[in-house]
Amino acid sequence: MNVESIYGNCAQILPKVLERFCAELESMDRRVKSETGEGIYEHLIARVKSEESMREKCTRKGLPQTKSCALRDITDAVGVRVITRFRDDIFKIVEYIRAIPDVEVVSEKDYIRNAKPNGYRSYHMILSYTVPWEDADGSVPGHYYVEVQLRTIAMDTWASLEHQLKYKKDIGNQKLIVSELKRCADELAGCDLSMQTIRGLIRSE
Ligand code: 0O2
Repeated sequence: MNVESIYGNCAQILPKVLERFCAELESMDRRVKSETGEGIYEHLIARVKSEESMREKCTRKGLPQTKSCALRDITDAVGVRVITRFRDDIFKIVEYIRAIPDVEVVSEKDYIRNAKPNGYRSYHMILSYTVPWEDADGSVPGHYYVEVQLRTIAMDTWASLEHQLKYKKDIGNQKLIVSELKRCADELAGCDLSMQTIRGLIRSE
């Protein structure tokens, strides 16, 4: 049976939106590298949210499984994670992203200066990105949401492990695990600050 994509005719466009946005970030990285000798991020993780996850998210949020809900009410069909070596680079990249001509910032959450109670740290941006292709409303140029999560390597390591453990609800000792995870997050945040200081010391030599 051929089930239609929740993204409808936009299913073929979403990978192109993702590719175009990543190309913007890669070009920014090359430019910074040519000016300073060092790239600004470590790596990118980019994905179009799978059909299955999008359908599950619509249901979880009490929304019907339609193209409009997937691309207008939910804002992370296109997602990019930017992993940096140093904490300060995150805030520099945020400024670069704000300056991309076809990008409008819709919302931002700074879970770095305001970590979540569980210890989660990351900087989130929801962007409205203008592209030369049709969007969910049939307009050309089109507007697509792009979710960007910016984290250091340490923040990303913690988030990946915590994400894995979240799905193992049957483990005993939940209280201890939660408090140990929080302790690790805070220690890693301390390491990020120390690494930042070390870079400063090396650069000022
Ligand atoms: P997935 O599978 O990673 O896509 P939203 O649920 O997106 O509508 P919310 O909760 O306001 O709205 O968004 P927020 O706080 O910006 O978080 C969205 C995403 O950030 C999550 O996506 C996770 O990827 C990540 N995130 C937020 N909090 C945590 C956390 O405590 N631990 C970890 N590991 N990741 C977190 P999804 O859709 O939940 O999941």
